[in-house]
Amino acid sequence: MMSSVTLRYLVFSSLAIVLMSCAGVERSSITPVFQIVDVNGDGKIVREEFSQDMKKFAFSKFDKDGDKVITEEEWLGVDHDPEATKHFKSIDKNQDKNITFFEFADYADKASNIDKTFTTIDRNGDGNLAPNEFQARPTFKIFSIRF
Ligand SMILES: [Ca+2]
Ligand SMILES: [Ca+2]
Ligand SMILES: [Ca+2]
Ligand SMILES: [Ca+2]
Repeated sequence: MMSSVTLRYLVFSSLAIVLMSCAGVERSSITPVFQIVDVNGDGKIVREEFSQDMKKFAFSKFDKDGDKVITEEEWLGVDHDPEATKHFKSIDKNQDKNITFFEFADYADKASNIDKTFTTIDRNGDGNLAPNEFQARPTFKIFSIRF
């Protein structure tokens, strides 16, 4: 079953494609994913927009049934490390056997590659990602997991 998050991305993507084909040549460097991540549509992606998108995207990969929480079973379906159960417990701060987006985001802020990746792809170092700097989502990494 498709999660609502995935579905929303799909809807946004198709919308972005339609918008792009109307906009013509000058916007041709703007990819559909750029328009998704650039939430306020100002033509640049700031660190906060980038970080939110990466976390939402990663969360949706774990949350297979799209009910907005990651169960231990869902976590273990993605994390095949021998330490996977430990990983799950360290993110599930309140120990209720569910990882909420809030818990996931809090952990990812500290332990994922999001922040470092932003700095790397912001080639001119102005704190914004322009369409030529961001054309596709970079790999997300947490523990030994990457996608
Ligand atoms: Ca923006
Ligand atoms: Ca779930
Ligand atoms: Ca929890
Ligand atoms: Ca930049």
